[in-house]
This record gives sequence, structure tokens and C-alpha cells, in this order.
Amino acid sequence: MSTTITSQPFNDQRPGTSGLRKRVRVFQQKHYLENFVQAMFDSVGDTQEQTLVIGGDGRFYNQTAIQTIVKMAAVNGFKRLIIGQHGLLSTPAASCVIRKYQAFGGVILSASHNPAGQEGDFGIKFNIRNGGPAPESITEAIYQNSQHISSYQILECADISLTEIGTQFLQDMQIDIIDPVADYAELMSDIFDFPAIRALLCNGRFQMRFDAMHAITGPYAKEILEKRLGAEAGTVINGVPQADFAGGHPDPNLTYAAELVEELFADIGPDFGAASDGDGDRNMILGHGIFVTPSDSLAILAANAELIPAYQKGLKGIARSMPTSQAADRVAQALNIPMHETPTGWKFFGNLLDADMVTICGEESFGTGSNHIREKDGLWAVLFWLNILAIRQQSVSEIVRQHWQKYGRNYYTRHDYEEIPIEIANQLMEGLQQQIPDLAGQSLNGHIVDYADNFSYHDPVDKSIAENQGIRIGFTDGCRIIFRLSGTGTQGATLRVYIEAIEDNPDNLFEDTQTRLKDLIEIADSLAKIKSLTGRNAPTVIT
Ligand code: VG1
Ligand code: CO
Repeated sequence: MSTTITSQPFNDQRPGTSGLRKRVRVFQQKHYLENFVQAMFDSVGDTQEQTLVIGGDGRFYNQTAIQTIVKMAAVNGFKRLIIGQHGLLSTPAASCVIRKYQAFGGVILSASHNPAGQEGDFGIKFNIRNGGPAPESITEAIYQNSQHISSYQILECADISLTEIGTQFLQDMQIDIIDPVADYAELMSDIFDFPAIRALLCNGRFQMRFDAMHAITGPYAKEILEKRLGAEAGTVINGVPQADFAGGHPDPNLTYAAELVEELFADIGPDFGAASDGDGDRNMILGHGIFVTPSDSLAILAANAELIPAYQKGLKGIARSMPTSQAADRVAQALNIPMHETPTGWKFFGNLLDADMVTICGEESFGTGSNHIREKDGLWAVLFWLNILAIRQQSVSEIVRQHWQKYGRNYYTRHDYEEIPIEIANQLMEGLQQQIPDLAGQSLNGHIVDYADNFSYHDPVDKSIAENQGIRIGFTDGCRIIFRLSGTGTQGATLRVYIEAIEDNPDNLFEDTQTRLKDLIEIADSLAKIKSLTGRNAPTVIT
């Protein structure tokens, strides 16, 4: 029976960089999830007779939320739901499924790498027909609707079963429970040279380790790497998804994937290491004794794209988020293809990909992807690297070094200061904003400021404008410092400081990053007064 439930707005339902993310207990408030879902259904266009994909990263509250969404979808016009078995779909797999079945859109339940469990975080976002995150016009409409909501529609009925693959009906609505891995695995085999990768993985010498960090990528990595590509059993570690990610923090970086890093940096260790995040869209790439920064990884993938079957004909263009290093720009220039700079967040790549203006995209935050779907894609990046290694028959370290020798190196680091009081963070950004008009021309620690601004993006496709996307300071020598506040945190504010220096001298390509960037790090601190305002002596996380 369809029921209209009276409700009142919650004032904190504005989606951030990637959907609405809050503590689980916030979502557990009466009507909280329902309000947001109703606001979402009311904002995404005509839902009558449409097909909706639903799945999440398996964290605590995933299945509970899915049952609610299913019961609301049934009385909000949808004709068919496609749901991953047990409610699971990695973010890239959800994007793949939306596109493959030409669905109207999808609801992805995830807070990515944020810790999970009853005391952890939960998240929800809407992806549109192209498989990508809803653009700002829609996320803003969802927020506006959430602020005026007075009721929502829900079917009163028993929970559906998420355990068996197959078709069931809820009133007139068809529900298909699908294998969450199969469609995605098939897409990967269409893109990459699986026989070449299989030959590499089975040559008796090459060793790899993939850390799924107890999150969603485990089943995907096992199926693709171990089953289809013949990697030794045990290649995938921490491969069983758990509702609390085993108490961990599945963010694939040097801090949180320490176990993997240690193995790759031991005297005798695997040739290749990789990790993915909670929802499977991020990747970290390691070789024996080397960490590949995500910005370098993007540049290297682009430079080697023609070795991959799906990109053999070359790239239309490359896009990177503004704070991502300019390493990929050098490749675009050499290939004589356009380079696009977008604000942080994958939603800004969608239009460029749909218009076929770019083929490969990336962010410094361990995100890389291409036109095969409309989300960043962790395993795709891993397979891309494996395909390059299989063809070039060189080590990761040789490939990276040769890349720097050819294109120069962009030394790059990001310093995060987490859980700063919001007022302090705002004060810090405001202080920087006020300095903007006076910075150009000044000499700071020997670097002359070329420009200082607050980045705004003019989308070349739909002409929309996104303002206030981060303060950037560019120097005449190509160095950059960027400051922005995170839009995915759930506790206080997170300040991100991005620092980049350009090196073309072949004698200076192999220095330690933090040492090399020391003078710029000092400039960043003195401009933003980080230490004095936050009272912190060091960043929480350095990547
Ligand atoms: C962060 C990253 C951004 C990424 C976003 C979602 O956003 O910086 O590059 O797109 O997370 O990634 P923010 O606003 O906290 O800097 V994920 O893997 O959480 O879906
Ligand atoms: Co993620």
C-alpha cells in the first residue's frame, strides 16, 4: 500500500563533491534518508516508466538504505530496478551497468574511503543516464527540494530479497538482481589485451599484489585478476568486503595502505602493487621500490595509451582537475591534443566525455578513468598499467624514470589538515582570498607570483559556470600552490594544500619530493598562516 508520510526538512542535505555524506547515525534519523531520496526523485526529471540501477559499496546501512529506496522507487513511477546481488556494486560497475542497460540513472550508496560501520560514514548520490554523477544543476535542485519537502511517498511492504540473482516483482515494478561483477569484467576484457596481461601474470617471474582493503573491489579483483587473467591465488589481499571495512580506512595512499607499501619497498618484493578504495573508483600504483603519484600515473597512461587496444587510435584530449599536477599537460602538448582543466570532482568530466572532447581524465586524489564509463575507475587503472607492463616488458620504475627523462618531472605533494574547526578553516581561506589582488608580481622565497585567483570553471559544453573552486597561486617558473576545502568530509573542515614544482633538468629528476618542495611548502604556510591559525605543526596526511 502506498503511503504519504508527512515530514519536515533537514537543513544539512546539500550534496558535496560526490553526493551526500554523513555519519551513519545522521542517516538513521527518522525520515532523513527518505527526505533526501524523495528530493532526489523530484529533481532528476520524469521518473515514470524508467529503469533505475541501485548498488553500493557494502558498508554498514547499505542494505537497509536499499530497501527504503526500493519501496520509494515503486511509488515514484519507476518500472524496473536493476540491483547488484547483496546490494553490491562498485562505483565504476554502477556506471557501467547504467550505460549498458540504458537506464535512466542510478543510486550509488557509498562514502568512498571514509571509515564505515555503525560509527562510520554513509553516503548516497545520483548518477544520470550517461552513468556519471549528476551535474551541479541537479545536485543543487535536490538540495532546494530537500529544503521544502513536506512529505514523501513509500510503499508499505515486506523487504525484497537481495540474495538471489533473478527477477521478482514489487507490485508492477520489475526488480532484477544481477551479478555485480559480470558486466564490468566483460567491459574490461573489451578494453585491454587480456592475453598479453595473462602471459605477463603467468610467466613464472612477475609478481603482483592487489590490496582490496576489505572493501568492494575484492570480488572484482579476484574475478578479473585471479580467475580471468590467471594471477596466482592470494594475489588479491583483504579481498572479502566487510560492512565496517575491518575497521580500516580504505583510502589507497601511502598512509592508509601501509601494509602494501611496506611489501613493495622491502628488499625482495613484488614487481607491481596496487590498491583500491572503499567504492572501487580510486587506485594507487606501486612498483618495486617506487610509488607512482596519481598525477604522474595519469600522464604515463596518456603517453602510453596507444599500446592499449581500446585507445589504439589515440586520444581526443586529456582532462585533469585543477589541483592535479601539470604532468599530463606536457603529454597533451607532445601529442598535440587538447588539455582541459576542471574543478575537483568527477562530475565535471561528464560533459567533456559525452562530447568526445577528451578520452582520459584524472585527479590527483588517486582517480583515473576514461570514456569507457563516467566515473573514475580503480581496477581499470590497474589493468591499464598491467597492459603497459606486458607490452613494454620493463619495470614500473624504468617506465616512470623514462617518462620523466622525456617530459620532465612535476614534483608534487598534497598536505591535508583534517578536522579543523569550520570557522578557522573559513577564516584561513578568507585571509587568502583577501591577499589575491596583491600577490601578482611579488617575489616569495625567490619564486615570482605570476597569477593568483579563485578558480572558476566555464564548462565549454553546457556553458555552466562553477565558481569558488579553490585558490591558486601560479609562479612564473611554473610552480603552483593551491588551497581548497574538502567537500567530502563529515567532521569539521579539511584543508587541502597542493604543491607543485616543475623540473626539466635531467640531473635533478630523482630528488626526494618533500625536500624538493620545502621552499614552496614554507610559502604556503606563511601565506595561509596554517600553523598559527590551526595550531597544527604538521599535516594529518601527506600524499
Ligand atoms: C575528494 C577528492 C576529489 C574526489 C572526491 C570524491 O574530494 O579530492 O578529487 O573526486 O574526493 O572521490 P574533496 O572535496 O574531499 O577534496 V571518492 O573516491 O570519495 O568518490
Ligand atoms: Co571512491
